[in-house]
Amino acid sequence: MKLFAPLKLRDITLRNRIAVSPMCQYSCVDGRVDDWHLVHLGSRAVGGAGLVIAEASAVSAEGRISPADAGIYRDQHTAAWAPVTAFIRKAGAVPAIQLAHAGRKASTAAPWLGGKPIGVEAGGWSPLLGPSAIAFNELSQTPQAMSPADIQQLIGDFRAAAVRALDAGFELVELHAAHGYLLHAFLSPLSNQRSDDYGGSFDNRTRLLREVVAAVRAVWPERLPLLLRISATDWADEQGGWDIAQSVALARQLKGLGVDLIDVSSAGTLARGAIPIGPGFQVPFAAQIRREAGIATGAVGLITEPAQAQRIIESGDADLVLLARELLRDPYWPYHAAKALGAEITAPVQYQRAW
Ligand code: 536
Repeated sequence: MKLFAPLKLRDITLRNRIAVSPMCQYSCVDGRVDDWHLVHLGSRAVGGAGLVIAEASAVSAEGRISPADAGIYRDQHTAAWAPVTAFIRKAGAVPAIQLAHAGRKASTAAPWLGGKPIGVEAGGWSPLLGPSAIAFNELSQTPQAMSPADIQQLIGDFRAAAVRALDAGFELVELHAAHGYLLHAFLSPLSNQRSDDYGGSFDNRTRLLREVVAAVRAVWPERLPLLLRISATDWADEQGGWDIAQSVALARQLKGLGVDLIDVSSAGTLARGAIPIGPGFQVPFAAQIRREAGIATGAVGLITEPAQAQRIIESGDADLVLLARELLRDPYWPYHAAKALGAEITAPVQYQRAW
């Protein structure tokens, strides 16, 4: 299997194994995407990626990471996304969206405004929701431990967001259960100290995610793929954090619930941690989940070189590579990678004189 071989997920075929990883743009007003997102995502579809995953998009207003986050929690958001998905498809890529709820990590400033937690006086909001009343860090608001009614509301919000995503023209949905956001916060014993059916045992901590997956799968058409992003580890094994063994067990369960591919990231529960960041540092987790759970995986994290990406796919470590910052530097990375690897790919007809 090669980087430029198509990948079929249900009835959707990606033209290659290169995906634009979801990247927050912090550029919306009231959750509405605009021409920035059209040009940003459209450029990367024109640039040759097979899959373009739009940024973490909140399923409710309080689930946004920042006031400028993208949303899919109002019907007017559907109309804002529609030209974006139409253009991505026209450029030959598959339009996808990441559905998210930030949980206790909501209500922060955009990175270029400091990225710190903000209160109501600075345009943020309160209360934040979490599995337990444990703040992310010393600057964060302490979240409210979610009630059973809050949990039902959340499941309904994910379901309604998936329906809007379909109406907006997305052909693939990814659920965000990584980086310390709400669904991940339920998984990790460090953030989930509930004593009801949603906390304690592995089965209880994974229950909310299973219920969200089932609710989304019930409205998301059979013919369309569902992806899940997880943090394979909290990098806190000594403190009893979420770890790779639990991720493998979770992947086995979710495969049976209709998840087609696990997008394997890491970290986000702890504000500080010793993370051995380096080229492809999360790839071994994608490889282990693929091997031990028998499910397709995506590898993400410091993938920058064509030969590196090719090796990840060829060795069977993952089925898909997701690139983020490298695609900000070079939207045409897929073309440059094809040239470097000697693969044939077709440019948009409008650009063929240049190739
Ligand atoms: C990277 N980030 C991920 C974001 C937005 C902020 C930066 C996201 O998933 N929406 C990150 C990864 C892991 C831990 C912390 C930050």
